[in-house]
Amino acid sequence: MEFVALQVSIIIPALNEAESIGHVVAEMPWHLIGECVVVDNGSTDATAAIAQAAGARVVESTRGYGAACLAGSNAALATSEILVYMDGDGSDIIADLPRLIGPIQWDEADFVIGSRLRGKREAGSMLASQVFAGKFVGLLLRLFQGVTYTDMGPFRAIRRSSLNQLQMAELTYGWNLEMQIKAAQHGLRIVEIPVDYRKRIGGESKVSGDLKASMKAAVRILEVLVRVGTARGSR
Ligand SMILES: Nc1nc2c(ncn2[C@@H]2O[C@H](COP(=O)(O)OP(=O)(O)O)[C@@H](O)[C@H]2O)c(=O)[nH]1
Ligand SMILES: [Mg+2]
Repeated sequence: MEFVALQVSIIIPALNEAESIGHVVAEMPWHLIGECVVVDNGSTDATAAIAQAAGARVVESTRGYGAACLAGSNAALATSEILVYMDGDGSDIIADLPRLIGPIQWDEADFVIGSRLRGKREAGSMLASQVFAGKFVGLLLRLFQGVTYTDMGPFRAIRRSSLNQLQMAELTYGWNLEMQIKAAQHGLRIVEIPVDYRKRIGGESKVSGDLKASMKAAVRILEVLVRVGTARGSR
């Protein structure tokens, strides 16, 4: 296999992350990436301005985690062939980026997902329910899709042409799982790597820290599991 230095766009959905987004963007390894796109959808704080000042390109989207990821994917430079997603709260560790994009650049994978379950987690960075959900969903997908995942983590890289094949449609918290299921259904070459994870730098969690939001996310994830997981002829 031959290494090809495909251009990378980093895509960060961010909703009211003024306390952390500046640090996240400032840590970007610019020599490895073509750009960093921060997708804001109606933050009421200074997220957009801080991200831009730190060197990101800021785009807008309609509400929703998936909507933001999709808008960022569509806005990415036409020359970028690898799209990388990560959170804007400082939980994902950018030092893991080379290991995340490497398998795609070596043409060994189309989709590389970072598993926090297999990496080192700072105490308190993940709820027990999130750990359980990742394992549970992983078990179901192993049984029904024949693919092994241990997490639904946000830090992931996908070949752009592969993403286009998947025709992503989940505009809220189902986005991550939809990508994982469809990647298996479309026969993408999938690699899971350990990534480390830490507590958010500041600000508040929009999902796991909020009971109502985490219930909504859980329901959405179950819906995606049933609907996307049982879809036929989706190739
Ligand atoms: N654009 C956008 N980003 C969101 C939305 N909800 C959450 N995020 C971002 O998605 C990432 C993950 O959210 P977070 O609150 O940290 O979730 P948790 O880590 O599961 O508790 C963060 O960067 C948030 O700012 C949303 O509705 N729109
Ligand atoms: Mg978070």
